[in-house]
Formats: sequence, structure tokens, C-alpha cells
Amino acid sequence: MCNGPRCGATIGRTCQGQKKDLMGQSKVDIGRGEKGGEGAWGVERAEEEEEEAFVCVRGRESDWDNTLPTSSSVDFWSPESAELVNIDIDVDIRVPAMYLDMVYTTLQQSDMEHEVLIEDLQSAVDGQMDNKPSPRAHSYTKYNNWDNIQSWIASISSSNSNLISKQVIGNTYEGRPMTVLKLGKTSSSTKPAIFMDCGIHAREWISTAFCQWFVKEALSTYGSDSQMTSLLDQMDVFVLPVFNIDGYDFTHKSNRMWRKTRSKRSGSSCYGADPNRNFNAGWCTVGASSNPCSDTFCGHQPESEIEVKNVADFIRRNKSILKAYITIHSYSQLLLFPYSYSFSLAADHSELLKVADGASAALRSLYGTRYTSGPGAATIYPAAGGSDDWAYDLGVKYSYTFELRDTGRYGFLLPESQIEPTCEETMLAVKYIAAHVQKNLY
Ligand code: BHK
Ligand code: ZN
Repeated sequence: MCNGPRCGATIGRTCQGQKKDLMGQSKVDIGRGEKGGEGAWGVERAEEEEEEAFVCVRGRESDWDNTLPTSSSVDFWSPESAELVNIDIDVDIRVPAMYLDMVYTTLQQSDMEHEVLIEDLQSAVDGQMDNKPSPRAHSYTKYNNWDNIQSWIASISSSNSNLISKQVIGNTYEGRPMTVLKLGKTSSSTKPAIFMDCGIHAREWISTAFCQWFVKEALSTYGSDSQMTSLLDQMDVFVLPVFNIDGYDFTHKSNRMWRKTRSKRSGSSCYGADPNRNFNAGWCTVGASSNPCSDTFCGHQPESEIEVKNVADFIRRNKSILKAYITIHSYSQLLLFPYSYSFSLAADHSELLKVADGASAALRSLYGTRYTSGPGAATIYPAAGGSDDWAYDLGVKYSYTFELRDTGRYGFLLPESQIEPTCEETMLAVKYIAAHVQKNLY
């Protein structure tokens, strides 16, 4: 119930019975810096369809009363009032529609960074009230949050039990289950297999969208697409839909630009390590940082990140059947293969390059999207501790890192309207690699 001191006259009908819940929603879509970083402020235009349209914002500022003459007209959610605002704390306010222009202008004139949390409070309120388990259902053409992906994992694997099964390979640092989906026609004999993961890096949302798309496509084209049918008849494809679940969840709830895991060790105030620097492949020798606050922190030791250890253990356990390792990142439109930790060419360099070039051509055939293929060190930058190098050195020959769309126009913030074309073209490349693997089992 709305029982705060400001419930009633100044807040109006929108708040009635809703204030606490809306606070929860106000955590969506914010992108703040790390502790001690520059403050962020937020406000923007709301959908002014109704008088009750508001925006909800979050930010930091030290001097509210001086910089925001409208402070008597805005609703402080956190802290509870303008007087309680301090340096370096987050400030959430709700701005009634009629004050939007004024507040927005003030924020711009005083050069305060700001982010909109809820553009249309009324629809957030309406959405909350329709009593569904999740306000935003799973969709293949949207960036689903972890809760929706988790429900999707449960439902897709139970509704297609002839072609799909699931297996928890361990929990994340924060205790979320890491579930691998196994796609393939059930067979009495052991089948060779491909392992694919998405979402090693939390902010690369198109990556995570691709694994869901792949699973859907595999299930829906088995029996009609001859290549998919043959692939799933002869091989199994293990899909880890979200590798770095804690980080992914954090990008939905707190910081859209988070990359690393969310582990924490005493001795540093910073969180997480880069999972793609934490594999035991030339670990931390190049292109990685030993500073826990860095975005490319290699971790305290190889596989210090539980997510990395869980995946490495799974791959080691299945080493004898795994013929290909595919990891999906974004962005840059690259198809990389070993090595990244060294400029040395892989023993299988020419075959890996030939397959990568073929896959890139297949991808390009759909919408003309151009990919560059090559070994990681020479094509992007030398970087040790990557999953593809580690899998390759373990003996998984066909080891590839995709960097999906785009080349920087939107970067990590690729619009949802590009999910479908990106996934469709990427399917062609992945299927090209899979077909080669299938024909060249070793
Ligand atoms: C790929 C493979 C091995 C090492 C590094 C990379 C590049 C990748 C990274 O880990 O820095 C780029 C990236 O996340 C953006 O997706
Ligand atoms: Zn990445």
C-alpha cells in the first residue's frame, strides 16, 4: 500500500497502492558508473497521454536544492526528501508530466547526467496490475531478462522431450543454476557433439538472444530442413543460453554496461572478473589485467570464476565427444579462431580459416552483412585466457568466437528490431560450421 508521507495530494492517483512496487520497477534500465564514478541523473519526456503520465528517474547529485528549483514539485522516492540528498548517492525522483519540460531543461542547463527509468509510469502501473508472473513475457525478438529466460528453459525443454533435454552444470556465484540444453535425436549410441555458449559477457545482449533463437530454430526446423535434421540425427548440440547469468541479470537491473561476473573477494572493493580472460590458456600473460577493478581482470587464478570452472569441467567431462566449441559475443562482426593468447598459428590454421571464410560467406549471403575472419590475436587483439583458445588446446579442433552485429553504430545497444535478421544470418554461419564438423569428424 502507498503509506509513505507523500501519499495523497501531491502524488495523485497513480501512486495509490503502488508506490513500493514501483520502486522495484524503477531499477530497470539504469546505467550508472561504478562506485565513486560520475553521478548520473535522470529525467525525460513521458508519454503525455494522460495527466497521470510521469517519468521516474534515478541519479546522483550533491546539490539538489540549488540546482533543481522544481524540487518542491518532484516526488522523491529515494532518498526520502531533498534534504537527505548527499554527495555520491543515487537519487530517484518522480516527475509529474506538467513539470517535465521544466525539470528536463534544468537538468540540461546544470549539466547533470541523467537516465530515464520508467518512461510511462501509468503503463508500468497497469502492467504490474495484470497479475502475471512476469510483466514481460518471453519473446525471441526481445531481450529477455533472466527470469524470462529461466522460465523459457524450463518450458522449452519439457515441451520437446524427444529432441531436447536439460542438465544443470553448476550454479553461478550468486547461486543461479547454469543449465545446458542438449539438442539432438535420442540415440542408444554416444553421438559426437558441439558445445555452444552465449552471454559470456553480460552486456552483449544480442549474443544471449542468439542462443534462444538457435534452440527455437533447431526444434522447429528438425524434420523439414534437411541439414538441421541430419545434424541432430548424427550429433548433439549442447547450448548454454547464458554463461554469465549474474552479470546478465545485473545489466538488466543496475548497470547496462556491465561485462564481467559478479564475484567478490575481500581485499578489493571491485566486483567480478572477465570470464573470457579466466580460462587456462596463457592465463593473464597478455591483453588482460591483474587489477580487480579492470573490465578485463583475469581473476585470481585460472577458473577462479565458478561459471568458468563449471563450463570447463563440463567440457573436460565431455572432451571425447566434443568436436566443436562455439562462443557467441558481440559486437564487431568477426569470426575468430585460435590463437588469441599468441600470434602463433594454430596447427589447424588453414582449415579453421577456410571454414571461417565459408561461414562468413554464408552469413553474408542473406543480408550482405560483412564479417572478417581470422585468428584472434592478429584480427582483434592479443588476449589470453579466452574460452576458444582453451577449448582448442584441450583438443576441440573446431573452436570459434563469433562477434555479432554491429560495427559500432549501436554497439552493445543493438535495437531489438535487429535481433531477427542478426540471428537469421548467424544461423547460416553456425550451420555452415556444423556441416563441416559433421563431415569431418575426428
Ligand atoms: C575473443 C577470443 C579470445 C580472446 C578475446 C576475444 C575478443 C573478445 C574479448 O573477450 O575481449 C571481444 C569481446 O568480448 C567483445 O565481444
Ligand atoms: Zn564479449
